[in-house]
Amino acid sequence: MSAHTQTPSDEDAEILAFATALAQRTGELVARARSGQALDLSYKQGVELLTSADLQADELICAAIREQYPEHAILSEESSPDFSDGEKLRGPLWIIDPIDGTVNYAYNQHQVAISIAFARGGKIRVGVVHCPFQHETFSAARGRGAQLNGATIHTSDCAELSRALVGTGFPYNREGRVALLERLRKVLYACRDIRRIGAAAADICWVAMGRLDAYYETINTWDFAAAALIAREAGARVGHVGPLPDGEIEELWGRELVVTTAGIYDDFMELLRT
Ligand code: LIP
Repeated sequence: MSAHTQTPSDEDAEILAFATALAQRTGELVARARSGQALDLSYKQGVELLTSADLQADELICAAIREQYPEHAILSEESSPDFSDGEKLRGPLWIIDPIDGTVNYAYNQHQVAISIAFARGGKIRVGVVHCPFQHETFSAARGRGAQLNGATIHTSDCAELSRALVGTGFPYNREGRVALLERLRKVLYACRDIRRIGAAAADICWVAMGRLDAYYETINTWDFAAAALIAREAGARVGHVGPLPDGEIEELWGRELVVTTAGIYDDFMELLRT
């Protein structure tokens, strides 16, 4: 069926299958790279860790997309992080984080995710987050619910802040962390506890299936695009502490992102805004 006769849901279903297989294939590469040769490590802007596996995974994903969907644009953390082309951001767009949780990956930890999202018209249509060391694949197509390894998932029913387990994270830039301490103090005082998992895509998918009740952080589009769709489809609410700047696309905007169960969203937003 040509792309011109496909309904949105037909295209979504085809892309979901393609992205799921690609994320899992990339997970095999990432796992082999860590168990095989020593990883080459370098730093972006002197602070952000990058491994040779990040680049290999990025190359695999982008080459597969270019072959299958040559007319689509790609926004990828490692090879095409350019946000300047508004037309590109509103067309058929793939949003890739080849390894989310790079520091965890380099430290031989398991909280690592391959995140692949597809958007059209500034709306995320398909999201896949594959965690190779936990053998977990989270996925969603817009309007069709969210799954973990094919089984439907839903957020917890947490409706009280004092019972909320909250995920968060901190920027590589150490100066940027100080400004977050007061907010962290308020969350620790008002909520059950926090968890610092180190991979936003996993944090957000954990909200989608009840391992966490809330998450907040400022992160890049590629860190959350797929997981935020999965969370919304699992019944979570997704928003931002601050206003959306003019001209920005809400579903691609990661500044002060908030993802929570429906029951605590308003109270959690008030906590972060005061
Ligand atoms: C990471 C995020 C995490 C954040 C880290 C880092 P990366 O992404 O997933 O939530 O706290 O600082 O940004 O760099 O591993 O792709």
